[in-house]
Amino acid sequence: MIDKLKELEKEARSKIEAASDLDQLKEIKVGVLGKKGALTALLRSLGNVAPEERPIIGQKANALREELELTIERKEQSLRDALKAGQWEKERIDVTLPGRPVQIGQKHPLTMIMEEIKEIFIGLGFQVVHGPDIESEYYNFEALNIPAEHPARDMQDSFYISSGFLLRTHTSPVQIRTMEKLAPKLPVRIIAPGKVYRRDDDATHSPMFHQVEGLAIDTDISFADLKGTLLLFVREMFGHGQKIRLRPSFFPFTEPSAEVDILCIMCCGEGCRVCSYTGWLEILGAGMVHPRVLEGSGYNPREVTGFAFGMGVERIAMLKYGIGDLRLFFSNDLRFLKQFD
Ligand code: 2NL
Repeated sequence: MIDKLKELEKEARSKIEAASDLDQLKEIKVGVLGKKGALTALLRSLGNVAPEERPIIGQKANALREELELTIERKEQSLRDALKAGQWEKERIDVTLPGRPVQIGQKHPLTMIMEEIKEIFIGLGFQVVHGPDIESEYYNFEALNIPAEHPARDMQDSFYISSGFLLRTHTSPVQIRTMEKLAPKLPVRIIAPGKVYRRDDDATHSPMFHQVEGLAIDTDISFADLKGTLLLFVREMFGHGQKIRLRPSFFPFTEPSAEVDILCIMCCGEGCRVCSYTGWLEILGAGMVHPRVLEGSGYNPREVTGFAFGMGVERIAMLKYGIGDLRLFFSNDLRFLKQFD
């Protein structure tokens, strides 16, 4: 019997030692100490032992049970510790690793120019107004004194959505809408920046581009106010030594109308390839608001006058930054965009 106990102890200890996880250890514990375990079975067979030996063997068996319980408990703790250590290892973070560089975007050059233009006119007391990209023929043409048979209305030149509606070809309709809302209140001093759409697509034309238009209406607005305002704008935008030159022109919505030039950015008026040896560059169109436009929008042309102007944002940006190809604005080429950081 004593030998059997020793045998059992040896076997149990080596199994416990070899257990590699908690499930295995549990199995071993049940196999030895459980109700149907080896040691339990041995204790049950104590009846077969000579009565005088029973207390000694009983004592030894119980002592062994306690020892094995303790050994299993210690083994369990060491397995738990090992498991924990493995988890820590998995969660380990190397705080000395350098971080991945964060790619921070920046404003598109057109956005920067647009904001610059807006800020200059805000400084002159103008308010920024917005309107829909899809317009009715009324606001886009009719209200601007562009008659039904005018070539500007041609299906070939504009994106028509459905009968009577199209993508706006300029931001003037935003100003018409604002005048309608404000009339007969004075003064009106607004600029309308935004996207406009025309059916061209080549090296110098994009089907979507940007415009800023401006409008001032009051009881005594003169052509001199227009000139002064534009000269101030040009000097803020292109430098304080700048000059402007006005040439007679025609727009259906202004009378008189003018095209406005600035001194060539490249040669300052000397004459070069950029300005076709004229010394001047055209940057905007302007004029005194046509009486029919005032009347149609709720103002009395016998009581008030106004000036208006319009400029292409891409053109201004190309001149100011020396960009040769319009398509660069819309190609999303990071090598281009990163130059305006
Ligand atoms: C150009 C010329 C221009 C206007 C736009 C305008 C707006 C109203 C009434 C009268 Cl509501 N005129 N806008 C006037 C003259 C010229 O734009 O070359 N734009 C790129």
